[in-house]
Amino acid sequence: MRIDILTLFPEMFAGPFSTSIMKRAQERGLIEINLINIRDFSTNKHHTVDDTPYGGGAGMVMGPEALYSAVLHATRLTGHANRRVALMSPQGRPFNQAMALDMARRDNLILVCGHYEGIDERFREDMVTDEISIGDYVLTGGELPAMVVADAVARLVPGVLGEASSAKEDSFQAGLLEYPQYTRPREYQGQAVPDVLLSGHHEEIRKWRRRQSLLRTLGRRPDLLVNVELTGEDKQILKGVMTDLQQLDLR
Ligand code: 4G4
Repeated sequence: MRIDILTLFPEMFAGPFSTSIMKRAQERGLIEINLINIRDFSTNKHHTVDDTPYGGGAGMVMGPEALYSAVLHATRLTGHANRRVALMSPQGRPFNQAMALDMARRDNLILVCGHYEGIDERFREDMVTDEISIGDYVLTGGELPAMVVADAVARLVPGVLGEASSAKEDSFQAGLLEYPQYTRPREYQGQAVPDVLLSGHHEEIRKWRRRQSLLRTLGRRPDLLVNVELTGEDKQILKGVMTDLQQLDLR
């Protein structure tokens, strides 16, 4: 998969993309990340890419021309088959794992990092296929969101994580939160590892973990449970939890 990132600050990406798994994925040719400086496509004297908003008001708006040319440049490099052009923006669709999975199946991804107070609407309408937000907060630019999206997508590309990890992927993608994990030592500051995990009973361990995942999701993210396909075993566990809750005297 190839990811082209359109940005005014390509140097911001050096750290995250030249470290650890993202570095190895590029070295192995599993993903290719190409940084394109939007400013290189400005045709005016001072190579500016922003201008004052029509209708007045504070702040500056990113003009359409340089952005448009930068996308055309990326298109010349990669073609546009099976491609997404995603604008990182606070007005975008909230990014989630399902969107990351969809993107990981594509050959080409263009991530556009906006700046200033916003982006000329005509660029959005003509070039952008997806507008994505990484959460309900405002940042100074789209670079950090682009790093988040690129990372979430890259780790889903086959081979980027080890084979062992990719099987594990299925468990998160089942839509539940992870169960608690433990490693050595057996006792740490007076807190022991749950006995079942030391028992060697694989079936008991599986059941305990599933129950922990369900309880955690119920407690922290009940909104996720609505979209999960529950097994018969899951329903039994949750019924048990409900019966326990009904025994509590909450008055
Ligand atoms: C587009 C329009 C994304 C991009 C306006 C980008 C938060 C997110 C930007 C802006 C961003 C997010 C400068 C307001 C860049 N902020 N939540 N800022 N602004 O994903």
